[in-house]
Amino acid sequence: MADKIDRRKFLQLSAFSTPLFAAKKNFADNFSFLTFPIVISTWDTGMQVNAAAWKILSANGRAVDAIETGARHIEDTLNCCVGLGGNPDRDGIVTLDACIMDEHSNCGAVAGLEQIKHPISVARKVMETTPHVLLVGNGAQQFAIENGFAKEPAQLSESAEKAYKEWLKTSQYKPLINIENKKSGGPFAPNFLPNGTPNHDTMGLLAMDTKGNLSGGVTTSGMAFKLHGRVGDSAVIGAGLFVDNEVGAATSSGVGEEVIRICGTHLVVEFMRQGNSPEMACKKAVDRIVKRNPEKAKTLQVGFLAINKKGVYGAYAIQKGFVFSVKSGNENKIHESKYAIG
Ligand code: SD4
Repeated sequence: MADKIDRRKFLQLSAFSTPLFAAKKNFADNFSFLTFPIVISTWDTGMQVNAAAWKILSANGRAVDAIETGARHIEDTLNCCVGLGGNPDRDGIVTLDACIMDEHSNCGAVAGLEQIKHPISVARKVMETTPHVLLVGNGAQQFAIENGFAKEPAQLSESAEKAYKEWLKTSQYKPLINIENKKSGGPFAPNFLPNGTPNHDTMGLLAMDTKGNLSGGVTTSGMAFKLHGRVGDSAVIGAGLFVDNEVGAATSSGVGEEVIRICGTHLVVEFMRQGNSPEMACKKAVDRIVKRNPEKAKTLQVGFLAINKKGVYGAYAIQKGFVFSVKSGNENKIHESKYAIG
């Protein structure tokens, strides 16, 4: 109880003081610098996203605003893994999935959204102005347009068009593990392999603001060359994203179907509620996927990223290659996740 009161006082104080402070250290996790505000996000592209989100967090802004700002930044980046510049489905159409969740467990999502630049903001509109959680396809687009979002031309980015043409030569659909980060060397990894083989990428981000409140968001064009109408984990609350402001938050990247099957991020948060560190919680969720079908697990990638209410973060993936980016007062860097196979 005393601890709770102290912490509350501490958080109140923090809201009026400089946002860049180290609260205390906790060495229970491998990646554990208890500092907030903090923003963590999937992949090396997360460095750019974190920088955008940090502008909000460092000005004592709300975590959910930082999430939206960070996601919009990457959605604006052409020839990148998410947003309208991302890879299309097998019919050559870019369809976007996104979701957002705040500290009050409010949430909103869109799936299969076409020709709208900022699905994360549409998801937020769903969250804040409707009694619903998820809008899909034409309905989501209609809602976006009614709410002032511009309808963009149905046009593939240069890199997506190249990858799609290459893919059309065989039209073979075979999700692969995310191996691009081993090769790219740069901050913006392509989400297709040089020969056009289908690959995928996603931006999931989690933030804790100076008040200690958590929020998260995900935005993606989903698996490259997916069936038209396919929705992945990134639009599904409890799969690609879950936030419980009393416990922690989690997000995922990789083969969405595997994440949906185990309600992945909800599971990670529940593992944290049971007292597991973020890394251990992610590991237990990964183990659940691997255990279900160890042979299949060798052929795919899923990575979970989590943060708890103390600001401790951690990650775990099926395969080597999952990386994530962290920005706080103490650090600004890319971490390699531990993994189960390989
Ligand atoms: C999906 N989870 O659509 C997304 C893809 C992804 O790294 O995360 N790629 O299934």
